[in-house]
Amino acid sequence: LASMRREEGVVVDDSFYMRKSVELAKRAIGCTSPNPMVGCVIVKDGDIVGQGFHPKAGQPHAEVFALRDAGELAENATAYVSLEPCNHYGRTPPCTEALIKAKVKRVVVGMVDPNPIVSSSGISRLKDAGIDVTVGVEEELCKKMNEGFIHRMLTGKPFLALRYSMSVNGCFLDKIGEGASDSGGYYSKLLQEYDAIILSSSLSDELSSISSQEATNGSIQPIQIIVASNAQQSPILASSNTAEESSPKVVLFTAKELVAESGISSSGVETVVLEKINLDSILDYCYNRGLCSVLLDLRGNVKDLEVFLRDGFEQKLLQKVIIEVLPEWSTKDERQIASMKWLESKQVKDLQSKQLGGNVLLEGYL
Ligand code: AOF
Ligand code: ZN
Repeated sequence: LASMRREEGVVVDDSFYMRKSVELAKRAIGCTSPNPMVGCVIVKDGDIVGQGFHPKAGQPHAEVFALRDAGELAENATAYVSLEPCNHYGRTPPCTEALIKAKVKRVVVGMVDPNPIVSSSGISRLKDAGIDVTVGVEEELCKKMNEGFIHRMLTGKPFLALRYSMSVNGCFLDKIGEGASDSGGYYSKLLQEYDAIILSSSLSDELSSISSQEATNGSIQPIQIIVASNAQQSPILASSNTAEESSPKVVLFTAKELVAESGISSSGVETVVLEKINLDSILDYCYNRGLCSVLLDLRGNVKDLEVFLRDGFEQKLLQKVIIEVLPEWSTKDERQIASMKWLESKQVKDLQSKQLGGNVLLEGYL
């Protein structure tokens, strides 16, 4: 590899620059849906001469910012892009043409774009123009970063993850670990990462505390989806009505017959009235709104959410589980997640664990 060099003990190769691109892309975490996060670095003679990331749908793509940053130095340089450069006129013109015009010599691509209007045509276009193209560098990392976008593109549904806490002996716990929601804690990171969160309607306090949290990169915080299954849940609406412009949107799903009863007034709250409320229709709503990822947060009045959990498993709408294991022994048998019969023989793939202070975070795919 011509670009392989050693600097302060760090191997500087294609993977190194691709990881830089991924880091850049993540600056826009929570901001890009329905678009993916994408980062790009332009490298010449081992120096990074241009950097860019896609900040938001409607704005220029990562490559465009990086090429602007590099200026004339882009000529004969290598561009590292975490996603295949687009080759279509969408909200913005094709990045392939911008790279060709800038006369880059080589393009290193993290992953093929799953978007059917792109899928490999960007790579072909670059090759046809005589550019040397390498595909699949740090592919897993690039894919993981955009698992929501990829899933949405391939299935027409947003990516759905389930989160809950449990005791060491496998009992459901109705809480999140201490510090989990502090800035930098895993819970606040999840809120940044996911476009929407489905919450129990009993979590009205939680709603206001989420609202008051500042997103570190100014990202649009998740839309909070509440399902009202009876009229007593209207207090939550009263508290959300005072929500300021900048606070997250609250969407209340309610069944037709409840609308009159609950006296819903909707400033700060969007009400979606459905004939029948189910997980699939909520996910369709999210998809149509351009959301890539949804978190089902199992806390509060868990009974309200159980039906979604069952549908999530049975209808294969659920892709990921995130479980926080707290160092507690619990004897509340009736709330044992493990006792839910539809979970009995589920296989979790790619199970990973992370230490979080005294707690352990488990993550796996279904
Ligand atoms: C890239 N670089 O930074 C991004 C890409 O409507 P548009 O023009 O923003 O196009 C959106 C599509 O372009 C999106 O669905 C995905 O396929 C690709 N996103 N491509 O080369 C970028 N964000
Ligand atoms: Zn593009």
